[in-house]
Amino acid sequence: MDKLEDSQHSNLQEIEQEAFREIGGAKSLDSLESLSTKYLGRKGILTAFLRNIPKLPVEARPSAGKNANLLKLRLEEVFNRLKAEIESNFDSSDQIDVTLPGRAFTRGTLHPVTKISREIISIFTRIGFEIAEGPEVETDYYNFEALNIPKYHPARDMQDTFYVAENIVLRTHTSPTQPRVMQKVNPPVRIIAPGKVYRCDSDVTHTPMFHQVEGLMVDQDVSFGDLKGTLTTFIHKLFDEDISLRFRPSFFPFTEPSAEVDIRCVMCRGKGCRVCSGTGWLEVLGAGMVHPAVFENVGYDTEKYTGFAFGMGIERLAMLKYGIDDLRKFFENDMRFLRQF
Ligand code: 2U9
Repeated sequence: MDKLEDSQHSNLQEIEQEAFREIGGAKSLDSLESLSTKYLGRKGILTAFLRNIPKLPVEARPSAGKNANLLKLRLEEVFNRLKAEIESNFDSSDQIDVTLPGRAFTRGTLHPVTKISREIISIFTRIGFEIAEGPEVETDYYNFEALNIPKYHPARDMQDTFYVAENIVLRTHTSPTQPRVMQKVNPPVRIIAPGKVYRCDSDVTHTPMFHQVEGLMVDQDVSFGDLKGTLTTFIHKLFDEDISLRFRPSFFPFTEPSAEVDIRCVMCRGKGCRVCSGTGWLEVLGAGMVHPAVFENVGYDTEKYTGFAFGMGIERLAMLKYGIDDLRKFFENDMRFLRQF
C-alpha cells in the first residue's frame, strides 16, 4: 500500500472506530436514529467521504471506494439489528394496561324536527329548488306588508304576534324571506325557506316557537297545475307513492286562489280514526297562486310572471310521519323519546 492509499485508509479507520464507539454507547432508538443520520445521512460523515472519492488521486480511488462501501454496509446492518433488538425488548405492558375496559362513546341521534327538515329540503333541492334564509327578528314590512297582510288583518293581532319594538316582530312565518329574495333577483325563482317561526300561542297543540318550510316558484306560465304536480311529488316522496291528496279552496292574503291540501290519513288509510277525527283526511299544507299585490310590492311584472307558493308546519308533518301523538314531546328533550330517531 503506498503512502496516499494508506492515509485514506487510516481516515476511514478513524471513522469506523468513532462510529462503533458511539454506537456502543447508544441506549435508545432515538440515539441510534441520530447516529445513523450522523454517519449515513445525506450530510453524514461516511456519505461525505464517499462523495470525496472522485477528488482522490486515481490510484487511491478503488480501494477507498471499496472500503468505504463495505463500512457503509456494515454500519447499516448494525443499525438495523440494534433497532430491531430495542424494539423487540420494548415492553408495552409497562405503559398500557390492555385489560382496562375501553372508553364508551355515546352515539347521538338527530332530533325528529332536524331529521324531517333535512328530508323535506332534500326532496325540494332534488327537483330544482334552492334554500333561502332570512332573519328571525323581522320588520313589520316584510312579515306583513310585503305579503299583502294589511294593517287591520287579524294575523297582526298582539295575541298572535310577538312584537319586539314598534314595527319589529319575531317572524310569524318564514314567508318574509321570499320578498327579500324577490327584491334581489329576477324570475325564474324557485326557493324554499325553512326555519323557526314564533307565535304568541301556547296550548296542547301550539307552541310559541315551531318550524316551517315555505316555498315559492315564479316564472312565465307557472300554473296551478304546476303547484299540484310539485306538491303531489313532494307528498309521495315524503310519505308514500300511493297516498291520495285533495286540494280544498281556502283563503290566505298572499295567495289567490288559495288551497289547503289534505292527504289520506296515514294512520287509518281513510277509514276514520282519532288522528283524522274520523274524516279519513289530514291537512298538511297551505298553498296557492301568488297574489299580484305581492308581485307589485317587489317590482315584478304581473303581466309577465305568475307563481305558486306553499307552506307547511314541520312538527305537524313529523308527528304524522313518525306517529308522535303529543307536540310537547318535541320540546322536552327526554332522551328516551329522542333516542328513537
Ligand atoms: C310569498 C307569497 C306567498 C306561502 C304560503 C301557506 C299558504 C300556508 C301555513 C301552513 C301551516 C303555515 O305552518 S303553517 O301554519 N302556510 O298555509 N303558506 S301559501 O305563501 C307565500 C309565501 C311567499 C312571497
